[in-house]
Amino acid sequence: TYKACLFDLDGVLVDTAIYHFQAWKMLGENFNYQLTEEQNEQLKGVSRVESLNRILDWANYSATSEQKEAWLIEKNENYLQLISTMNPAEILPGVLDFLGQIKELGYKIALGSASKNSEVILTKTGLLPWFDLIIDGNKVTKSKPDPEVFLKGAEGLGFKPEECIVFEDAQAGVEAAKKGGMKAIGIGEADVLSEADKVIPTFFGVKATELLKF
Ligand code: B16
Ligand code: MG
Repeated sequence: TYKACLFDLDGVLVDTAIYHFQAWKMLGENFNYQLTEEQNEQLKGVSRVESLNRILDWANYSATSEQKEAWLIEKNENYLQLISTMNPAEILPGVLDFLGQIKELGYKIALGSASKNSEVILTKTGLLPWFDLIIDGNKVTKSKPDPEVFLKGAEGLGFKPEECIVFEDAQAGVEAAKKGGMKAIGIGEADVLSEADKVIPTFFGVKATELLKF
């Protein structure tokens, strides 16, 4: 039986991808590069440093490690500025209702995000009190598709991976959950998240007792 639900943040609970996109576009001005929306899609679930490496690759720009360090800071400053006005209205449709249902059913709830800014986002949106445990980019050394973030979540809550269900919008995140030995529920399109055990478009109208039946 399943005891815990582990949630990715960006793309599952809130849509911060729009802010990451803006912040990376602003940064790209430094090396005259215009990031496309399609490329931004490929950065979902990918860590900050790995995202910069990919963008510099696309731009065919070779930067020194000092330059990269400075740009990582600059990008995050842009991003923090953009998310500073986030509010509860930005929680994705159906999320609060779903969290209410699983809490009522007795599931433990943890975050499993690549972001180092998760606490700011959870605080601004009012989501923080729902979580029994937060595992984010500050607590892991390996990024998804490595299962570390979810394994730490399971362990921190005191459960086995087989007792956990992961909610993810990114392919790399679904892969991480499966590698970790957990069930994975994809949020998005079934053809993109083909490795997931189940896929739903959004949490809107979802009945937890039905969805969490395996
Ligand atoms: P930060 P998730 C991920 O969040 C984002 O999808 C990804 O675009 C971002 O680069 C990454 O967090 C790191 O975020 O710069 O805030 O540390 O989907 O794993 O919740
Ligand atoms: Mg995500």
